Amino acid sequence: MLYPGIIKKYLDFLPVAETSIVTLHEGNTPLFESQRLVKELKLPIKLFYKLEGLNPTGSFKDRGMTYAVSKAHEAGFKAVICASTGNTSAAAAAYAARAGMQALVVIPKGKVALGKLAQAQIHGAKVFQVDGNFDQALNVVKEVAEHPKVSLVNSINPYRLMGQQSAAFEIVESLGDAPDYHFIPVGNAGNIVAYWRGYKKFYEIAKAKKLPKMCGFQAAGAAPIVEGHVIEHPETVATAIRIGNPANWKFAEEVAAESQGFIKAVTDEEILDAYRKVAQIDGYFCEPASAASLAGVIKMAQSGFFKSGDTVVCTLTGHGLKDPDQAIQQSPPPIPISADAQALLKHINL
Ligand code: AN7
Repeated sequence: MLYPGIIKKYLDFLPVAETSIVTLHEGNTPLFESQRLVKELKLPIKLFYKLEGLNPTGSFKDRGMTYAVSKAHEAGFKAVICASTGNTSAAAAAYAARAGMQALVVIPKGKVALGKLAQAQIHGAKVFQVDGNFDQALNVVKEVAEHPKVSLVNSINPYRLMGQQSAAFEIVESLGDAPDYHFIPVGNAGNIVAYWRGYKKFYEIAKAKKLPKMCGFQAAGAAPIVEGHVIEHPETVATAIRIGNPANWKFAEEVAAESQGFIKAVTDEEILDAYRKVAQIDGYFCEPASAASLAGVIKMAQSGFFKSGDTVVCTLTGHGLKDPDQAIQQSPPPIPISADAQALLKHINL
């Protein structure tokens, strides 16, 4: 049987007219257990990565976008609009194309990873670039979305978070229960809220016997929730989470409290260290923002936070190919050689 995408899989939770379903068969992403990294770093836990970079547009945004665009289609909107640090715009552009709708995307100047911009462009979105950051772009978009034919598909659209709950459903189905801890990067703080709601739903219908503690990580230069105030000029190498005034701020604080988890910060150095480690030790290439969750796991493990045998799921939110510039910057350059084997052999030491 063809895997139908998250809406048909979880139709009870995601009601919409069948004829309005707009899907790229997102979801059903692998839950992949860390092998070498947990051993090398002596982490006392069972660590699983939820590989959200393997969604059709390369990030978790597809889960929310399939439902937001389906509902917009059902309601008769002609266009969708979003502000984005990149991944939301890539997903909005792709799903709008699939639906035959126009996508309008507003991005901050100069700070959107190359792959994400390429996606929005090739899917035919109208791309606008504001001379400002994400938070300013979102303000523009909120106003334009008052137009009667335009539907806002940022995560303040409730359908986005409803779709994104499906990742928690899949994790419970894969593990047979919720994990002890769920680690996740935090930007606009929608995903942490979505996962928590998803875990709670599966707990309520007895598909899970426990609830995880939700542990979110912001980048230290863009950590408004941790610092307790809006950051006017957020800065981080993890451009996806370069957000100074998260749309779901209050909900995220409630989730941290209710789940007995927390929201903390990791530095760019910690993020980049985890980014290289997951690629070089466990063989999975994620984008820098995604590595904030793993950086958080490593940091908490090193401070003795976990009990031996704790189960930890870490969402790797986006694919590494989204941001090829960063991968190249973090790696030694290719070694120039003449075209013969001896020249190459001089460089290896096995
Ligand atoms: C790879 O695309 O906000 O805390 O405009 O792309 O739910 O916002 C992206 C966010 C984590 C943070 N990891 O999730 C956008 C945007 C990646 C991301 C986040 C984003 P939220």
